[in-house]
Amino acid sequence: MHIAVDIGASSGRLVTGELKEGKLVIQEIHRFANGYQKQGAYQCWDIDHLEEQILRGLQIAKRQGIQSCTLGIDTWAVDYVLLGKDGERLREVIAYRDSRTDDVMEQVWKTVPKHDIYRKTGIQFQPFNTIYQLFTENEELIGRTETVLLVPDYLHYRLTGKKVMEATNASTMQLFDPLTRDFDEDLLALTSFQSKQFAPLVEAGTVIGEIKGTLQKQYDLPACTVIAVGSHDTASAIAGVPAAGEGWAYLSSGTWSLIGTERSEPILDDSSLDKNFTNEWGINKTYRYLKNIIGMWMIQEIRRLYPVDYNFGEMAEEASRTDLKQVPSIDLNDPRFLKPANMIEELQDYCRETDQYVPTNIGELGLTVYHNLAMLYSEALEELELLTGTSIRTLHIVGGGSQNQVLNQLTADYSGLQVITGPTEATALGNLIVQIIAAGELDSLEAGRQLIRSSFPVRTYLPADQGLLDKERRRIHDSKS
Ligand code: ADP
Ligand code: LRH
Repeated sequence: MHIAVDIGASSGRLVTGELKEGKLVIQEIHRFANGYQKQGAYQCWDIDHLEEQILRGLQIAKRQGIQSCTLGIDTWAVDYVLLGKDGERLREVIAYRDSRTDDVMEQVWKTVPKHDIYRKTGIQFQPFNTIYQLFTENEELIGRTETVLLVPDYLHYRLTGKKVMEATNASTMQLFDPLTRDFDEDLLALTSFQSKQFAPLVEAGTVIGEIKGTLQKQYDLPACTVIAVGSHDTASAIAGVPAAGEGWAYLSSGTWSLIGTERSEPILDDSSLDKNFTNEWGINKTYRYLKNIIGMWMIQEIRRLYPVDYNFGEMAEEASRTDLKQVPSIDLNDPRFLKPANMIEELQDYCRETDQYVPTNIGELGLTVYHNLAMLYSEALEELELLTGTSIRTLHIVGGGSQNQVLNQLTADYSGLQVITGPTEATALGNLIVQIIAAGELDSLEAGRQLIRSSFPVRTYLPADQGLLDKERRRIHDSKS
């Protein structure tokens, strides 16, 4: 038996998986909410709660009769834990949307120019990349730090007592050279941390160790062999895309929309930098050449703030019943939408400032976001084709957001591509596939994707007859340029 722990910015789950009669059979055994909250001066994740939920999920597994398993953990990227000499956490885990890094990128670029950082790492510029977060740490705390562990590696450490730095997530620190797979010493020096303060780099598929006997006894857990999977959730999500052959792109649709292709080499040139595409490390030393788009975060925030309670499905239904004569054109990439105090007001202010219709009810707000997201997806796909010199015929959408039929159809319409959606739990599946390969039950990622294809249904969306949408697309495009 194999168990995936998949924790995104909005929720976490434990999913069991096993091969039965040539199919991958999964069961979600535990789900819990995630989010960050102000603690003292910073917005922080409740890491102890996440650890407790993993233990709780494993207890449930044991009660269901699972005596032994392999276990893989993936979470969102970039955030980290500082461990002291006694192996204890020195501080809470600050969330990447905290404002402490707001102006840090510009400060860092004064010492190492932006172009050089991109050439050295191939990683996109996001104010919250680990490098900028580490740059804000004070000397005294740095001096007391024995080890810096990214979030999933900290959870691995809590379960096994072993410290590693799993490669797919490590790449999001923007501190590694993608070709040597080693720290770039100039960039590391900027942060004032030393390489000895990081654990050894391990590739996805490496066995980390057994869950501690004390934990197993105390909580009555199955015997678990912890395996480093693609511990960056996006790495696991892409491993779980049910694609084959050439000509496909993916969209991992959750709190963030991650849209891109899988490549065997990074692209480190200026055009790639200008479009802020990233070369994150994937399973088997592949590169995830992708772009971060604000994603369902906007929908999550609108839902949280809207005075009437709607679930995500109902929000999409309301949008499908809404007719907006002129969909407001919004630059969703504007940093003002990264962490506004009130997303609904921010969106409405933007419309007022740009003399556009101001959406008010839940249907209008949702539809406005969906149209603009689909438009951005289509722009990113065009950029991808240009930057990679390949042509894309199919877009695979996975993750929680792939359940949004309105957005899926708009994405097909704006991009003119065939859109294949599902599975929703691709991240957990990609996590499981790496465990299954490590356990010797499957021999390659391709075989894993084939297994996912044959085990789970997908849904296909074809672009509608253009006409109207072409007009809308041109209008939104023109008003942006
Ligand atoms: P993360 O891993 O970043 O926490 P998920 O992959 O779990 O994110 O996706 C969460 C998103 O999925 C929600 O923000 C929501 O927009 C979307 N979603 C979840 N359920 C539905 C649904 N029934 N219909 C439409 N969208 C949904
Ligand atoms: C998605 C994700 C994404 C990162 C962001 C911090 O959950 O890991 O790939 O850019 O969170």
